[in-house]
Parts: sequence; structure tokens; C-alpha cells
Amino acid sequence: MTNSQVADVFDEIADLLEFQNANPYRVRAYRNAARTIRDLTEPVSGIVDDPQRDLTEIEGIGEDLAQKIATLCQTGQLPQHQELLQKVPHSVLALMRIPGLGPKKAAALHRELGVQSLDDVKKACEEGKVRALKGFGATTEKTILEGLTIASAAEERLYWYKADDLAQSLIQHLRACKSLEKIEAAGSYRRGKETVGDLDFLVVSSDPEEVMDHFATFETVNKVLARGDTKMAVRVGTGFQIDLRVVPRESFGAALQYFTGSKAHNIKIRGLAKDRGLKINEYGVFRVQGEQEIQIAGATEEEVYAALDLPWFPPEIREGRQEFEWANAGELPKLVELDDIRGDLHMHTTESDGKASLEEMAQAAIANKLKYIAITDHSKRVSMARGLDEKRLLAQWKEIDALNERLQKTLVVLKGVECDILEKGGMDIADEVLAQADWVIASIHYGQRQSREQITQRILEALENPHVDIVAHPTGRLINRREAYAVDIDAVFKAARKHHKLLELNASPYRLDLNDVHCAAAKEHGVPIVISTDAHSTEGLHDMRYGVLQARRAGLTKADIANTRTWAQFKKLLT
Ligand code: DGT
Ligand code: CA
Ligand code: CA
Ligand code: ZN
Repeated sequence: MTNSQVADVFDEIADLLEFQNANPYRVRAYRNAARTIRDLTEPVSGIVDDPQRDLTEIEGIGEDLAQKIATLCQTGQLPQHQELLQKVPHSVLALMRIPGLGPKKAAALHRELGVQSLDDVKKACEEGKVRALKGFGATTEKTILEGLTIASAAEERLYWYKADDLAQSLIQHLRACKSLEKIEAAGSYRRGKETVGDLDFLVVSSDPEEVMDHFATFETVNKVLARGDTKMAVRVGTGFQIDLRVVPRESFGAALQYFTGSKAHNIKIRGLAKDRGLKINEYGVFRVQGEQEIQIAGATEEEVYAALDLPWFPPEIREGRQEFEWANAGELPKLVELDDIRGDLHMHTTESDGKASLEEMAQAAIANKLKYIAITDHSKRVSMARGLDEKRLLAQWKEIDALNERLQKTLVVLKGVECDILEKGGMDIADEVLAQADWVIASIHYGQRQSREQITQRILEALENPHVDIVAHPTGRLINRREAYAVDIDAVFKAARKHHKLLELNASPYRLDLNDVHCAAAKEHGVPIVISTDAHSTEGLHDMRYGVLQARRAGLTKADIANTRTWAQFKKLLT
């Protein structure tokens, strides 16, 4: 089991306990353990397997949790988890994901109305049963109805990073098959979509039965949904589906192209083939001559596309948007890569809600080959995260001056702040202090339910502030959890352009904000994007790859991303 899978089990135990109104300390112990394991730099299974080592050496992991982690790694299951699931089925947990509902109310719905799933909740709302419950009312019922869409999407679609974790362990698992010649993941996962509905694998093998038998033994498989001669589907963990197809060697490229999609991209491809009197499907590209079909391509994706006089498209841009126009003009963008990134301009330290100190973040940045970073702890409005007031900020910046001197340019550390845009408008930190910062991020964390006019106005005002450099996570969405707030994003692009400001693509896999479509629109408006991790730990700096993937889906190149520049070049963008 990977760290993320172990962490998921602990998180679910915490959910189950919370649902049962268990002691909050117990709930928190599991939540903290989940976070600790997720942030660990080495696999816990490695520690379990090493007789010289003990899990209790990890901070925050006691004897009891250590035992549970060992059981999970060795058997793929935890009896306590299974017992809890007997009492509260997994489908009921989805109730807790309805924005604005929470464990207590979710449990009440389950207890009082006997609802077992999101569908049941919808029905109960529509029948007016929810508003009649004690402590609910018509407003809550409306909030629940509005939140159902996002809650059901969250049930069905995995964050890309989790799909990646699963995909990589499955690939490793299947590589043990002697007969396996090739394996590749297709579908939305390969296209780097922010959430993935199911995983689609393609393999070439001289012995399909061996591969499929082995597939069934993948650690978290709990049900084989279908199995044919060359096709198999399984369910893993709490319901996620993985499809596997064994394809002929001479069709591998055609199958990869077909099953990578997207559907919109493939529809255009089929049209283009037809125009040339060709036929294309998952087996290859064929010239039709009377009764006969002669295969002219199929082994590789390159030859499939070449048969249609097309270049090979990076999977991230296969969405049926602009890619064919670009190809026609011979101007397929050279997409930005992780190695192009030189700076990371949004991160937190222990001064606010980060887990690593200033020094530790700087050392981790150097280890990650970054050349410049900005330290951007929260401002005082975010009291829950111990946001900094003017005095503490100035003290931190003094420390940064000293740090820069010690580092002697191996890394440039900018004196920054993630300054809240207040609910009533205006910045949370006094202008004369912002004026002393190297880098000011403006963010909305409060008043997210305000009207479109109010929120847009707050952001536009922030962009007009001469000390502000950038707006972070500009739409405030949390993938699978919370919709974007109402904002006139076009007006934001125009103002950013006018005042020479930047916009963030927040690389956290839970945010990815701006999204792909917005990033492409920002480019149209001539607004440079900065991809930043918003790291809250040294591990968090690795999230950069998710941001880069999203930027690639927007068709962005190195030149479109401001933090690919050298420090000397980047410096010129600062206000
Ligand atoms: P997902 O799983 O919902 O995140 O999205 P995809 O894109 O992975 O969709 P999926 O798993 O249903 O199918 C994988 C790919 O197979 C899809 O992107 C394109 C291709 N495909 C599936 N069904 C059709 C179809 O009816 N027509 C065409 N042209 N392609 C299809
Ligand atoms: Ca899929
Ligand atoms: Ca599929
Ligand atoms: Zn932040």
C-alpha cells in the first residue's frame, strides 16, 4: 500500500467516527496520522518491511497507530475499518461531502430519514422532508440541494494525484508479469485532467490470461466487474473502476490514441480520416478498397496521426478545443515542462499554518533546484492560521534579510505575504508595510458567498493597489468540495493586464486555480501566469508538477509562465 492509500483509510476512519459522534480527540488523532503519512518522504511500507526500523520513530505515530499501519501494509485491510463500515456504509459517508452539511447534520439525516445515499437525500429534499426536520429548515434544504452536484461528482471522480498514485502502483504490479511487453495508461488520466472518472490501461502481452489473472491480484481490487478474452474491469478500494485491455502489438498506437480521447478530439479525428477516404478505429488506420480494408498505421500513435497528416499531439491538449487549428497552422505549442520552472512564489512557514520553518523551506527549495522563492504567510485576518500582523511581518522580513545573506545567492528569498482581501474591500495589511515587501499576494478567504459584483469589486480594487503583485487562486474553487465564487473573471483579466499584474495558477491538486480554460483565457488577455505550490510543508513543493500539468492542458508554453524566467528577468516584473 502506498502512503496515500494508508492515509485514505485513516481519513475514512476519522469520517466514520465523526459520523458516529465519537470523541473529537480520537477523530483528530486519525486525521493527524493521515496527514503525517501523506506528507512522509519515504514509503511507510518500507519502514514496515525493515526489521531495523520502527514506525514509532515517525513523529506523531504511537504504538497503536504503528500496529494499524503494519496491518494495513501487510494485509491491505484494517479490521477496525471494516467493522465501522458495517455500521455506516460507505455511500452514507458521501452525505458529509455536501458543502454546508457536516458530520452532525449528515448523521441526523441518516438517522431521522433513513437516507443511505445522495440520491435518497435529493428525493427527501424534493419531498420537503428535510426542511421539516428539527434544526434544518428551508434554507438548509436549499443549500443541500445546491451542494448535491458537487458531492456526487466527488463520489465518482478521483483527484488526478490519487489516480496517479493508483496508476503508478498498478503499473509496478503488472510489470511482474513475464508476458507483459508494453503497458500504458490512457483516458483522462493520461490527458492530465484534474479529476479522473476511471483508469483505462492498455497492454501488449503474449499471454493475456496471465496479465488478467495478475491484474485481479492487485492489492486493493475488491471486485472483478467483467472479464472477457482481452478486456477486464475491476473495482478497487471504495468503488473506483480500472479498465484493462490487451491489444495486438500492431494496434497498440491506434488503441492508445482511441482510448486516450478525449471524445471531442476523437470525433474530429474520425471526420478528418473520412475526408481522406480512410477509416480509423482502435485497431488502426485503414484504406478501404472495395471489400478490402488495408491497415496503413496502428503500431504507434505517431504513425496514426501521420497517416492523417497530423503531428503527434501531447495528450494534455487533446480536448477538441484549439489543437487542430494549431496543427493546421503548423504551430503546435511547445508546452511548458516541470524542468522549466525556476521559482515558487507562494508558500507558508510555521509563522502561520505551515509545518516547516523559513530555513527548512529554503533548504527544500534549493534541494528542488529552485533559484528563487517567496515566503508568503497569511495575514492577520486569517486568525485560524495565526496570520501575521504588521509587526510580526516586519520581524519575519528581517529574518529573511539575514537568511539571504547566509545563502549568498544560491537561492533568492523574497519577503512576501499572502494578504487577505477583506470582506468589506481593502487589504488586510497597511500600505506602508506592503510597500516594504518584495512580493505581495492578494487572496480572498472570507466573504466567498458575496454577490458577483462585490467579489469582483474586491479583486479589482486589489489589482489597483500599487503594492499588489498577484492574485492567488483567483476563483476560490476547491475541486470536488466547493464551487468557484461568483466573479467576473473577464474583468479580472482586463484589470490585471491594465495594471501589469500577474495571476496565479495554484498548483495544489485540490485547487488548480486558475483552471485550464481560464489559463488559456489569461494568455489571450496577455496576462502572465505564475505557477505556485502554496506549499504548507517541504513536501508541498513537489505539487509544482500538478500545476505544470494544468498549464499544459491550457496549451501554455515556457514563455507564458512568468516563473520560468531567470531571477534577473523575473525581477523586472515586480511592482
Ligand atoms: P473519465 O474516465 O470520465 O475521466 O474520462 P475518459 O476521457 O477517460 O473517458 P472514458 O474512460 O469513458 O473513455 C476513455 C476514452 O475512450 C475517451 O476519452 C475516448 C474513448 N472513448 C470512449 N467511448 C467513446 C466513444 O463512444 N466514442 C469515441 N470516439 N471515443 C470513445
Ligand atoms: Ca477514464
Ligand atoms: Ca473507462
Ligand atoms: Zn497560501
